[in-house]
Amino acid sequence: MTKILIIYTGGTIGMVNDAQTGMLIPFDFKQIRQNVPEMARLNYDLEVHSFDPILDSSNMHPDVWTKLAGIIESRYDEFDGFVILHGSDTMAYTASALSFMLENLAKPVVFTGSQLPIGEIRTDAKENLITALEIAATKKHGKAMVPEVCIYFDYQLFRGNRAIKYNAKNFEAFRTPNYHVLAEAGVHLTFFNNYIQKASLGPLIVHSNFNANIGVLKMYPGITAQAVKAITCAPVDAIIIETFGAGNTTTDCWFIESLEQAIQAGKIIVDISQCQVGSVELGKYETSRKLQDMGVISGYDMTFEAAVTKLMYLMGLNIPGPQIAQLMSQSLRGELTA
Ligand code: ASN
Repeated sequence: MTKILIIYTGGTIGMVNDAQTGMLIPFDFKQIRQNVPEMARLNYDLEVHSFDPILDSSNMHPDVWTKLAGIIESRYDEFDGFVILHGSDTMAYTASALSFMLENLAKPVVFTGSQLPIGEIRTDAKENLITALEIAATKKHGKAMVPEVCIYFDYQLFRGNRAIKYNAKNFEAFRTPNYHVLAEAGVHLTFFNNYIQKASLGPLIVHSNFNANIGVLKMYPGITAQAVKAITCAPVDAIIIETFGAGNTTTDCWFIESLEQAIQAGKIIVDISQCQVGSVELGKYETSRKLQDMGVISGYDMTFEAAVTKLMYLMGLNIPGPQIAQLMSQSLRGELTA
């Protein structure tokens, strides 16, 4: 029988309304089981690992990513697939982080959650959970159909490190603006094989160290020298600049000098676009040529979530700066198109 490990970290899916305050607060897995009796009808051997405490995902932290990867590593050989129940707010960050942590993954790790708690009549939680379990169990010629870290939400399966939460209101909470969906759930589950990663042959390697010492600089017209220097002079090891369009910034001398000084001080600077669709193209415009010349790294079409977690992961490997720079611009787990 197909064996799936459900890891319950928290999120709206398992929340209940606090009678006194009316706020949504995390609650234990028992009521998920009670609300989804269909789980017992699935012909899978299901085991549940519940986090303690369970979290609203806005409280997610790299230590918890490490804990999650540790559970998957220690139970990897026992299960055919893993379903992680997680809040949607930071699901794309955790999915991205796990994709980098789990090298040579050959089994599905499917994240899901919901926009409405499982106990509500109009909840999206049941469908998300049941189909996520089906996806984690699906095999072709005895091998996992989707051997990668992915997010299932509202009838679509997405690559985890390409996803963004773009909607806090609708059930369709996620998108992968720069990548095709991996599967669609209608009357049948339709998998788009050409877009799904191939399973690695080597043994699973789990990387558990993160260096979260990153600064983020978001460009906007009128940004002041103080605001820029607060980031470029801060004691951080790397900076992500969220730029305009295809990777452009102001060419004001004070701005260019601030970045140059940060690079001379040994900081890694990665350029990703504020646009959700498209890619950074350093040198296409005069307004990005200087960035390219000084050694700013192109993040191409990476999401912010993928860029942050990849940088934390690469810096956690304790490899030299030039190697981090090179790997940042290279696809490691299908997170970018260079
Ligand atoms: N605040 C919740 C969380 O991320 C939102 C959700 O799950 N829909 O835990």
